[in-house]
Amino acid sequence: ISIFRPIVYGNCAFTLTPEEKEKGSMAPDHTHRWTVAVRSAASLPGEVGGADDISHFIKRVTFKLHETYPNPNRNVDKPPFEVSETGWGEFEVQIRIFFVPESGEKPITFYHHLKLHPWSATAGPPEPTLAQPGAPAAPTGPLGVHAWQYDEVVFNDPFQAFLNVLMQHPPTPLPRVNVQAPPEFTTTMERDESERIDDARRKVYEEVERIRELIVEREKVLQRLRQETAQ
Ligand code: SLL
Repeated sequence: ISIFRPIVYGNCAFTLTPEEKEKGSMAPDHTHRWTVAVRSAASLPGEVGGADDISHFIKRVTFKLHETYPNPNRNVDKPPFEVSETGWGEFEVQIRIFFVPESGEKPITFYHHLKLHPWSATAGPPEPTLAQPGAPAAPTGPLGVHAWQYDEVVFNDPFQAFLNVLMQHPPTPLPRVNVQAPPEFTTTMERDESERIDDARRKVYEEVERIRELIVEREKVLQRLRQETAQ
């Protein structure tokens, strides 16, 4: 038998307000506060995931941060399985999930690109990708930036004792539509994205045409040179 548990992992990020910068003890080049987390997939009002306690099957989560952070290997042994920090840059977080010993399961590893900037280039100046230490950050807005990945942890033929534990903690069913999600995807964003794709398609088509003509030209030269060589 296979038992699966829906989880989400990822991060949320918010630009630091002037007040936070004022009273915080973070480095002056820090621009955002963020939280990277592993949670149950079912959402609580106003929160991504976290409706269920997942500690009956997860014993520890290690978050491996960028080496610019002090003690980059963070072990979290109880829920909430998350790390909050401030910083200026995006980087890849290694997330390792260790299961409770009675499961006999090996740890699993996920990689998450910590996101601080809105993904859309139209989200407002300055260009999000130009963020450098000390550079002004693109404001994330009151809802912040959310980058979450849904996944399912699958236990195949779990030990009887572990199966009992799993059965005692059924996951909260997911809503059919995620009513609580922040409005990350709006019709305007969808239309903008579609326009960007159309533009890109046009560019690719033009480029293909240009290269095709170039090939035809070069083929002619090649043929001429071959003839000359033969002669
Ligand atoms: C890179 N993406 O690969 C960058 C690394 C590192 C971000 C970004 C914390 C620094 C601090 C911070 O934001 N690190 O502790 O002041 O080069």
